[in-house]
Formats: sequence, C-alpha cells, structure tokens
Amino acid sequence: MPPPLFFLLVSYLRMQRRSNANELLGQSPRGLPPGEDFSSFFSMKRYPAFDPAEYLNWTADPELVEAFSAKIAADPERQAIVDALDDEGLLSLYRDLLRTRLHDIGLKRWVRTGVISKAWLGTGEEAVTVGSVRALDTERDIVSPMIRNAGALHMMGMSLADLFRGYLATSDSPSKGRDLHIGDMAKGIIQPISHMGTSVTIVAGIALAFRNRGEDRVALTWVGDGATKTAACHEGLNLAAVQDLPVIFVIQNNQVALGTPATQHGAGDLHAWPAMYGIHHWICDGNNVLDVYAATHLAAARCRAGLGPAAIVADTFRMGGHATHDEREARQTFQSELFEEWGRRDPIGLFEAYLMGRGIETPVLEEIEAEATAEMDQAAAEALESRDRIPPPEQALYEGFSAGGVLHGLEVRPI
Ligand SMILES: Cc1ncc(C[n+]2csc(CCOP(=O)(O)OP(=O)(O)O)c2C)c(N)n1
Ligand SMILES: [Mg+2]
Repeated sequence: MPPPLFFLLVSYLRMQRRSNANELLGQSPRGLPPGEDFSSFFSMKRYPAFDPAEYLNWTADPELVEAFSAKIAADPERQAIVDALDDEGLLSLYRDLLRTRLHDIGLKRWVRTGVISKAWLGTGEEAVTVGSVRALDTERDIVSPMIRNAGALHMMGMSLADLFRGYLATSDSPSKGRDLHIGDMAKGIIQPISHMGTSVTIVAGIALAFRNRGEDRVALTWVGDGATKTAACHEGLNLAAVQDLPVIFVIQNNQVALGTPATQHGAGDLHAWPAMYGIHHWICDGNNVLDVYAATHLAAARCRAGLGPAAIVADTFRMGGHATHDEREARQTFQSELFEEWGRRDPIGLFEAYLMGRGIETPVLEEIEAEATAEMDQAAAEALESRDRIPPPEQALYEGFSAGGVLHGLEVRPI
C-alpha cells in the first residue's frame, strides 16, 4: 500500500477510536464502569517509525489500570497526597509526561533523518522523572539529572528549544557547544558529566551547604541501578545519611546498565539498598507517575523537616537501547516477554486510563496532546535554525570552568 494511503487509513482508524471513546464517556462521564472495554479509551498518538513496537497498538489492560490505583491506595499517606491533586495538577503531570515522550520522538526523528548520529532516551521511564520533579519546589530546590532524565530540564525551566540545541552543540546551546550534557545552574539544574554515580556525591555536598547555611532547600538526583555500584554512589549515600542532609536519591531501577542486565551487575536486592545506609525510603512503581510523585512529596517533606535524606527506589524498564545505536542489542539482551510485559505498563497509557477514570474527558487530553506536539515541533524547528552556529574551537575550551582557567590537559592535548 502506498505510504499516503496507509497514513490516511491509520488516521481514519484513530478518529473512529476517539469518537468511540467520546460516546462511551458521554454515557458515563464520571469513572469507568466495571468491566469496561478499556481499548476504546483515549490513547496518545503512537509513532510507528519511532515508538517501541509494544506501544503501537496500545490498549489499557484492566488489571493494570486497577493495580495503578491500588498501588496508591495501599499507602494512606501516598493516597492523601494524590487526593490533594486537582484536575489541573493531574493534567500538568500528563502534559509533562507527553512532552518528555515527544522530546524522545523528536530526537529519534533527528537520528533517522541524519541530523544527529545518536540520542539517549528515557522512553518508558518518563514517570520516574516527571513524578519526582513535580513534587519539588522548582524555584528553590535543585536537581542533578542523568541524561535519561531530560524531562527534568524543561520542568525546571529550560526551554524545549535549548534541549534540542544541546544535541546540536551550537554556540547558542546551553553548554555553548562544549557538551551535550546540559544543565543551567541559574535554574537549579546541575549539568551532568558522563561519570556514573558522581551526582550522588555532588548533591550530598550541595545539601550539606543548604544545611550549613540554614536554607530550606532540597537537592535531588537520580541514580541508575548500574550507578549504584560505583564508589562515588556509596560515598555520597553514606555522607548524606551520617550527616542527615536534605537530599533525595531516586534510584531509577530500569533493570539494565548499558548492555548488562541488573541481575548480572548486582547480587543483592535494590529495594534493600537505602536501608543498608540507614536512609528512609519508599519503593515505587516507576511506571506510575502518581506513586513517584506521592513518594517524592513525602521525601521532600521529610528533608524539609530536618529528618535527613530520603531515597526512592523506582522500578521501571528501559524500552529501548542504552542509546539509539544499540536498540537491536538491547532486544537481544532480554527476552521479548519482558518488553511485552513492560510495554503493557506504558506510563503514559496507564495514566490516561486513570485520568479517564477520574472523569477527565477525551477532548481535554486531545487538546493537551495537540499543544505538546506543536510545542515540540516548534522547539525542534527553532533549534535547527541554529544548526550552522558552530563555535570556533577555542570557544569550546572550558573557559569559566574552575575560576576562569581552562581544563587541565587541553594544553598538552589540544583540540
Ligand atoms: C564511572 C563510569 N563507569 C562506566 C561508565 C560507562 N557507562 C555509561 S552509562 C553506563 C550504564 C549506566 O547504567 P545505569 O546506572 O543503570 O543507568 P541507565 O543507563 O540504565 O539509565 C555505563 C556503564 C561511565 N559513564 N562512568
Ligand atoms: Mg539502569
């Protein structure tokens, strides 16, 4: 079938599906009736060229939808925090989940069309980032994201165009072309470096400064399951615990470190990890944005009360490769059943089903999706306008780093 005809057919089927959802909602505007056919409800547009195969014909599994609410209800403290969210609060989580997913789609599109050679994505793990940042006070708290937490950047206030420019290494990109790891101290975002686990010691140090200065602020970082095995992670966790520092560690257990499954890089149980350091913690469903949000909310309150650090272990799954270059290898690393299982737990699809259960109607979600898609397309186009603004090599030195000096070593191995 010629491609235009195929896309017409897909759009027609999607329209049909959405109008079915409207009809059903018309009959039952508040809450999902028992035994409802969830396949008829709203689901964001899926992108056959970019989405993991498991997301393409995504429909909500009723058992998982039930488990989504049950997970929160199992802890009255988390339930109380979720109950305090109004529709706008819920929809802002939805908007950020979509933006985060669409940023990945935009980057994948750039890889496929040769704009960039590779990208590091967080597809399937969006709820870990979005839920935790939403629980912070973005005006005063600080975050230290991993490259897989790109969603945190725009939630903390960086422009979406800057997120894309970071990948182009242009002179007007956040690092002025020096590095694709991006951050902005003025917005409370520590720019990451490649070395896994280092953010743990950095946020512990920042939290020590907050405490010593008597500032009511919290520092948060995400730590991969693989990064928990580094010396830096151990040192940072221990310092934070022994000094009662206002810092939150979100252990993002996506069950893999590069090409090594978690079962091969650690023998113990990650859920027991924080207790080993004497750190108060919560175990979360990392594909449940409300669970992560509620746990981080409790964690931040604990830090602000001067009760010391907190950790969240969020179980999730990387629905792609370490980056776009090794997606095929990632598929060979795990049984396909694991991708299928976590595919059914798409954090966006499950949250959409939850929102509809709370009575939020299809046109509201459609409008947010349309806005987020337009925003992302415009940000990518805006960034592309800078594509030729490549900095001269001397500008790419780390001037300003270390009180005006340049990075040691560059003089002996100049670029
Ligand atoms: C100290 C250090 N060792 C090795 C690497 C190479 N490396 C980059 S990412 C990565 C895996 C990280 O896994 P994890 O911490 O689970 O994070 P994820 O990529 O799964 O989000 C490794 C080993 C590195 N960047 N830094
Ligand atoms: Mg990992």
